[in-house]
Amino acid sequence: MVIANHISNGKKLKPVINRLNIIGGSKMFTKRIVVLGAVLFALGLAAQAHSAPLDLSGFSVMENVAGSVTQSGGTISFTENSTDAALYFYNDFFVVPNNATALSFDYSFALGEFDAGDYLQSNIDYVESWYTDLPGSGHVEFDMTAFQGQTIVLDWALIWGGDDSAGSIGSISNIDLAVSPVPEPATLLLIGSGLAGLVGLQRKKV
Ligand SMILES: [Ca+2]
Repeated sequence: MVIANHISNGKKLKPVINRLNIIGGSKMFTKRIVVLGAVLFALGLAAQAHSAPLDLSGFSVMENVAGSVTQSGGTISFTENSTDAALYFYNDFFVVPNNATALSFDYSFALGEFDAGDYLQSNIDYVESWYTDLPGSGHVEFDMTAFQGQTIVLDWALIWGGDDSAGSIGSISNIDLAVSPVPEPATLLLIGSGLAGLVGLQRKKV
């Protein structure tokens, strides 16, 4: 890359600008290129990756004892019972957005007095993506880029670990999906009209 080589060497930057002057026909053209670059840079900063609460409307509960899995206000609550070996909150057809980057959530988990082996987990396509068997709470985040644009099976579960007690409880909350920025049509229109304006001004001058 000839221009890249020039830019990497500060001493040779001026010849590049001079060349742009020749292409554009005036120093104003160069100035406008610099201003346009600054505007695009600012737009880039404004459009950084952001997180949004995961839409849980497509999820279902799987349990035999009603009320063992509930969801309210974005918080999933699991209460172990003596009938179900596993309690699931799941979506068999979760469509991962093309620009999804990470899935994050908070958890809390408590074992009953005689519950030794129970655990809380999250799965993607039936493969464990996270689990804990330690009482406590925390924040979890995992990479979703490998699943961009795919329809996956996504679930959280409280699993019976083989003890004789049914005293474990767990919760999952603040579930967020982070996405990389995608320029909105309105933004693209602004950039496009700005470019058209630059070209128009340049033509008037010539
Ligand atoms: Ca148990």
